[in-house]
Amino acid sequence: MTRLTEGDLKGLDNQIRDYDKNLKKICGASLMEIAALAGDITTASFNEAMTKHTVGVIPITSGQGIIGNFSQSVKSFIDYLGFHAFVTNSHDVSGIAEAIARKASLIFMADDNQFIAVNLNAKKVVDNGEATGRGFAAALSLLAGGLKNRQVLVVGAGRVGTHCVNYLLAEGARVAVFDIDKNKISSLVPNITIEDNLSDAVSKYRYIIDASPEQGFMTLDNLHPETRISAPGMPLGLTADAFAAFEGKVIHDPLQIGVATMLAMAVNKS
Ligand code: PYL
Repeated sequence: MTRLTEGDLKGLDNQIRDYDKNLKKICGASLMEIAALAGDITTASFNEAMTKHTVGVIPITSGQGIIGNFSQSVKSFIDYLGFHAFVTNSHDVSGIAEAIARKASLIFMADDNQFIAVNLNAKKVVDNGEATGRGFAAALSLLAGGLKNRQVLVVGAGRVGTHCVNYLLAEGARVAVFDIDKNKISSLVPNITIEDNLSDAVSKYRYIIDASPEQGFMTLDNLHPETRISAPGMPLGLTADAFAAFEGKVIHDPLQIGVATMLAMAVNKS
C-alpha cells in the first residue's frame, strides 16, 4: 500500500463537490450511490444512518506519523455525504477517548499498516483496503452498465486488488490478474486467468482496474481507445498524455471512494 502524501490530499476537501459531479458524468452515479452499491446497502438506509451516527476521525502519530490533510480530508468526505463528523483535537488513545466522550458512534483512524472504520454500536471493523477494492470495482461496473460475462483485467493482487477480484467474481465477470509477484496470484486461481505480460494485457482488455503502485504502464500506444479504467492505485498507472486522452473514461482518486465505501460498510446492518 502506497503511503499518501500531504500533496496527494491538498485541496480535496474543497473539491469534493466537483469531484462528485465528475463521477456522475463518468459512471452515471454519485459517490454515495457508488458507496451504497459497494457497501451493499440502499441509499435510503444510508440516508437513515446519517441521522443516527456521529463520526470521529482520529489522527494517529504512530510509525511515520501524521499525514497533513489526511484527517481533514476524511472528515470532509464524510461531512459531504451528510454525516456529522469531527476531527478530534487529541490524537491516538486520547483521541479515541475524546471521540467517545463527544458521542461518536463511528470512528475512523489509520496507522501505517491499516486504515479502519469502527462501528462502536455494532462492534464492527471495516478495512479501507476491502472498501476501496469494492468501491472501485462497483464504480467500473456502473460505468460499464454491469460486468457480468465481461472480461476485466486487475493489475495488482495486493489487499485492494484482491477485493476488486472478489467483487468482480461475485458479479459474474471473467477476471484476469497481473502481478509481478506470482505468489500473490496463486491464492486466486482457478477462479481467475493469470496474465504474464503487463503491456500485452493492457492492450487486450477493455475494462481495467489499476490496483498497483506501478507508474506509466498504460500509454497511448497500448490502450485501446474504448478501454475504461478504474484506478485505486497510487500513483496513477496512466502516463500524463494517456490520462488526458482518456478523460471521462478513468475513475481515480486517492481516498474518496474508499472512505465513502467504508462508511457504507460500517453502517450496513447485516
Ligand atoms: C489509507 C491510505 C490509502 C493509501 N495509502 C494509505 C496510507 O497512506 N496509509 C497511511 C495513513 C497514515 C495516517 C496518519 C494520520 O494522519 O493519522 N497515521
